[in-house]
Amino acid sequence: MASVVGVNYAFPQEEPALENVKLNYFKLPARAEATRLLLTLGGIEFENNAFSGEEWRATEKKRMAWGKVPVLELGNTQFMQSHAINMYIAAKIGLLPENPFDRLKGDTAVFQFEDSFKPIYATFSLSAEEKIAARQKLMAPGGAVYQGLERFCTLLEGAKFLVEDRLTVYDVMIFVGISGFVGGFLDGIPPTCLDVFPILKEYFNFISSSEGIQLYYKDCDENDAQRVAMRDGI
Ligand SMILES: N[C@@H](CCC(=O)N[C@@H](CS)C(=O)NCC(=O)O)C(=O)O
Repeated sequence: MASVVGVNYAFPQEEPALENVKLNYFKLPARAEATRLLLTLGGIEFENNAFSGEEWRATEKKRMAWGKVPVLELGNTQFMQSHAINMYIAAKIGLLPENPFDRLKGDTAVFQFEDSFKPIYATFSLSAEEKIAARQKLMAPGGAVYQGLERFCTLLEGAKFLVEDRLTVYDVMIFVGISGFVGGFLDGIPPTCLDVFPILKEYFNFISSSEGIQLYYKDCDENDAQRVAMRDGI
């Protein structure tokens, strides 16, 4: 049996039922939004434990076996790692492609997209002024993020969905990833930053228009620019 505090975590011997599901993460989309979407698309009831930074520091962090989130709780067992969680839920609800070649393509795209975003992490510790300059450089033609996104766009050419002819876990994850650029919460990165990548915008807007995605965001907070963009497109 897994411990929920401290370091004594062991995988459970038996797969827990997909019941009493609780997803723990900050209120923002980031690493939990794809799981929230997948659980909803799959009709799996879950408690969305979405907390503030203050609540995280005061109580929630202590409750997590690795001191990190997102954490999916199934009954009293915790599971970590957003990618693994997404793949598991997707498999359970039929949104994980069965063909290994489709998974090769999908995982490649997801990790390539994540690599494109990664240089931005290093800017978080900079001063306000340095941050803006560094991010503008990363996003300008020839910059590391620009180049990553440019390469990513070549994977989307001619495709509506990333793999197969239907929405899969990969579209959900990349849709959420793209939204991270347009929320306007990264100083130096304006919501218009993807205008230079029309293929990326077209793909994002196509996924946004899916029935399940529209349903999920229909009542979203109008002050939440990232989620509004996920609903209305960019
Ligand atoms: N590879 C992990 C990363 C987990 C992670 O670093 N989570 C961050 C938020 S995105 C966290 O818990 N930060 C709070 C802290 O370390 O106190 C995943 O994808 O789930």
